Amino acid sequence: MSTSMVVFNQLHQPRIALAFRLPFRQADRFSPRKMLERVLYHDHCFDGAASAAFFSRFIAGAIHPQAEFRYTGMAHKASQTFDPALFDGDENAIVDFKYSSDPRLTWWFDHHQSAFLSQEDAEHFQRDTSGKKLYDPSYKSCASFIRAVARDRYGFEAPDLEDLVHWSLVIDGAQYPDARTAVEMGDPAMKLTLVIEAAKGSDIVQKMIRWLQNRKLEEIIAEPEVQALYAPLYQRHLESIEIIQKRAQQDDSVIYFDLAGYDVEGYNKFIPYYLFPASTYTVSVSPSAYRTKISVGSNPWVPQAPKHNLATICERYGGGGHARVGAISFDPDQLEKARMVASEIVAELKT
Ligand SMILES: [Mn+2]
Repeated sequence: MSTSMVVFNQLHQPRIALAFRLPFRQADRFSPRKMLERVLYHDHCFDGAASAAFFSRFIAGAIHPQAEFRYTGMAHKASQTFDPALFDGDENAIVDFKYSSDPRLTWWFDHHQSAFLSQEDAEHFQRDTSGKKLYDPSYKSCASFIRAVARDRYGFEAPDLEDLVHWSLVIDGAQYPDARTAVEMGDPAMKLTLVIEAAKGSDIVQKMIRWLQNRKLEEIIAEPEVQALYAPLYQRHLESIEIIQKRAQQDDSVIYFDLAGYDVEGYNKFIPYYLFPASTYTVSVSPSAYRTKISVGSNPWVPQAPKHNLATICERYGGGGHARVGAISFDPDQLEKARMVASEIVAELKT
């Protein structure tokens, strides 16, 4: 009897000890801080926000279910470099924006023709073997590119985000049926674009990136906070149509306007074709606090594709973009230089 008690104790002591240790082990396993996914996205751009939203759903749904997402908006500047402090996540991603050779960059998705800051960066990308740096300029939106890669390589799909991806294609690819659809703000996605492109700072864009992951576009535009931003922007949008009408000159197939002295940064780039349906190109100079910008665009509704590649022209002056829309950034005090370059581009586009 006493022997059997000893055996009982010997058998069970280790289990008792184990039972005491278990809570500590569980604590070890479940308490570490969440994995941080830092997402750098193209700020003040519908496709940039849509890309950040789709990418986040993809990572949470297929790669890191526990990840915490933080967003940083990126803007094109004259002296473009990536601040090393940007890459502070356990994983760092860039979507719809230029490549970085920083070793801490985990994911990269882009579809811009001008995707590399330097030849060294392009070569660095070509040497990459991670399979997580992805580039395809044939996609009309970066969100649709992320959707394709997530589906084809990771089996991840988000049918509830189809509307978001559809509008990223319409807006970033300028696939509007006509200038009216692009300018008259009938659809929720167009209203959101107005807020995303013109809102000061990145806070509301980043709120939207979170909402876009699981809410309908019409719900988001109905948010009182979004409405409060939208109403005055819509008013300014109507005013910007008037100002561009006043300032724009048509020279052959090229529209030119200079917005120096007018506070209309972030005007809808289809207004010129709404006002001048027979034009092919637009060149504009618009100053703001942090840059002077030349925008070069082409009319998406002209019957035959324009012959000039606008990204190539802009690249020659240190800018970039897509074949049918490009931009060049100058420092804020370089207005005269920007005007000179703009007139050279107007002359070239007329040929
Ligand atoms: Mn894009």
